[in-house]
Amino acid sequence: MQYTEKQKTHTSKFLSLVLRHQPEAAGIRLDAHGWADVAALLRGMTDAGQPIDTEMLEEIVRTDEKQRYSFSADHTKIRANQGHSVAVDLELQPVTPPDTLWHGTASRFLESIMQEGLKPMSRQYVHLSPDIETAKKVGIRHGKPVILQIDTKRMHADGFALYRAENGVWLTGSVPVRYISIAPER
Ligand code: HQG
Repeated sequence: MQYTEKQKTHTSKFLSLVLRHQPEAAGIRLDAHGWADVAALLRGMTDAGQPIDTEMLEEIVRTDEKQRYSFSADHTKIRANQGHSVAVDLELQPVTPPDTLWHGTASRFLESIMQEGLKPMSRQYVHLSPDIETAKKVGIRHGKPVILQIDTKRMHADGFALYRAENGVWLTGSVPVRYISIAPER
């Protein structure tokens, strides 16, 4: 299949929509652990007007800059590594986090966050980044970026579960205000 970089990006966005938020957009279902059948996915996306073949899917997964997707060992199934709004059980085990993680957000959300803490909003988890650079990129998607420093050492000590997704993004259910401080601008 011949396709341009632009088509690849477009298809990749639709793939992320299907695997994280709206499997029905490609007429498929995800299993309890978020896996989609690759053959059904290729057919469903193509029928939905987003033509894709095995080669293109393999290429999207391999070259994705955030490693958003994983295949099963035999490549008959695929799922998103994180970012879901649909309820899936990624079978992640809580692990000991680094002492500090970061959350990039936008200035317009700050007042609300400092009142009620970080909530998963439309997703399954609050997403935390391992470094400030990454957090900044996440925040900038929403507006003027603000970096929050999360005391994950204390969260862990206090019994909060933190998970590390396949692609290095950290996930947790929520972050109460007492663990959040605003990082100085840099
Ligand atoms: C904010 C991308 C008001 C939160 C990224 C964020 C990430 C609150 C927004 C992944 C709030 C939700 C996730 C509260 C949280 N009041 N606002 N109490 N609590 N918020 O997109 O973390 O490219 O759902 O700060 O790289 O920005 O899609 O989450 O600004 O890993 O693969 O509500 O998505 O990855 O926004 O990003 P999002 P996020 P992908």
